[in-house]
Amino acid sequence: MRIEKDHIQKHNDKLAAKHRKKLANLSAELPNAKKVINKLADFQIAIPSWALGTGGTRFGRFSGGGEPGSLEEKIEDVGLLHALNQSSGAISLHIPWDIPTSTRKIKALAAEHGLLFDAVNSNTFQDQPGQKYSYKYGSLQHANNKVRSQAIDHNIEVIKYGKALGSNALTVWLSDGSCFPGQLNFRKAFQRTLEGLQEIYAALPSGWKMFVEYKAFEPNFYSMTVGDWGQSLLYANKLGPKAYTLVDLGHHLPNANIEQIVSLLLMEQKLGGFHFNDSKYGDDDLTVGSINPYQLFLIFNELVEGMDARGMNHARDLGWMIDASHNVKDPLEDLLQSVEAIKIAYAQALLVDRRELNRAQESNDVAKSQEILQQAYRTDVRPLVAEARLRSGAALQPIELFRELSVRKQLIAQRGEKTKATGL
Ligand code: LRH
Ligand code: MN
Repeated sequence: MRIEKDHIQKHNDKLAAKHRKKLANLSAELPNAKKVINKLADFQIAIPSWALGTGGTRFGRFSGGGEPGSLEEKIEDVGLLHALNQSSGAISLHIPWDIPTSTRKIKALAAEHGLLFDAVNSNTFQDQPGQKYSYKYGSLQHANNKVRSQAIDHNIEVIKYGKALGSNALTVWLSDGSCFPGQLNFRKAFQRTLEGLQEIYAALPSGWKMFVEYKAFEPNFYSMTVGDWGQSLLYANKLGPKAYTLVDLGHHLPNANIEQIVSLLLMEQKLGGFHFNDSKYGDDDLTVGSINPYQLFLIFNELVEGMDARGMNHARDLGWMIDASHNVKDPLEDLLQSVEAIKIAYAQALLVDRRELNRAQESNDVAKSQEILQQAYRTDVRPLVAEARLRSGAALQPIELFRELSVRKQLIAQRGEKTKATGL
């Protein structure tokens, strides 16, 4: 299924007058509206291939039907998102959930939809049918070096797929750890994991990055061998200049100050990218900005400040990816909302008056600092985000058009009710 340009044109024509009025009112108050719109149009967020179906939990899974049953159909779905918002121009694959039958064909199909391939993800947290050694007690940390070699070989194979598809980064998330005190020698687990990552690092093609993703708990519930930003930074520093940390918003202990973590990793030039989502308790993988939009704004506030301090290119110098799992929402609507929330937080962060904020901070004017931040956070920037879409040939209101065109109904008609997407 494709969304034709004239569908988008008709939708935008219908909403144009209302949009222009809102945009004019807002732009009149904002000195840098044009600059913000251009930066928004440039800003692309990669869609996870494992979040195009209904995830579910151990207690149940309630599919909405019409799910993509193949990598080709997953690319078609990300193509739909990108047609609607011109902001989802890349897909992040997970191997072996998305092994391309022909990398040439898959690359061509993605190009047809205007899509690139972002970081590829390895998987040593599940045992595949016919796999020789089990990852029950971990992968790179495992006491048995045969298990460790199997995991290293898998990551090197994932790099090969990524290279063939034009990706330039490998994300390594290890579920390794322990569930009970005494189960694991932490030092040996760290050393073995580092040695394994060093072998994988050595296999990185030139120009590639390795993202070391940390997580505080699950599926291990006593220790994780890459358990927090400090451990991830330790690995990244010991590995070398191509290794970076990856911040998944749901992978922190309750009340962690993620924006401070982001600020320091950026300062150390060891922040590689993000897995955006939201959560109230654990790794809930909820819609971005659905639970704590102020935290998302504060994270982008540190990103804009820190990236500008280093003269970094906002759109290209970090990995912008979503990592979500859907239980009760339509996966595509959920992803459209997540992309919107990320763009809103980025636009608000671009509105922060940095000179005034710096002046207030340097003079310990605490109340003034908060006023300056919240002035930006309380600005309804949605007309700017919509205008950036309009100028990129996308829909002014993507979810509205998704529903007007009954996209889910058409996908169910095309694929049936029972198709299940590989992934979470
Ligand atoms: C682990 C994680 C990781 C992925 C997986 C699908 O919780 O965030 O990024 O490999 O989800
Ligand atoms: Mn993740």
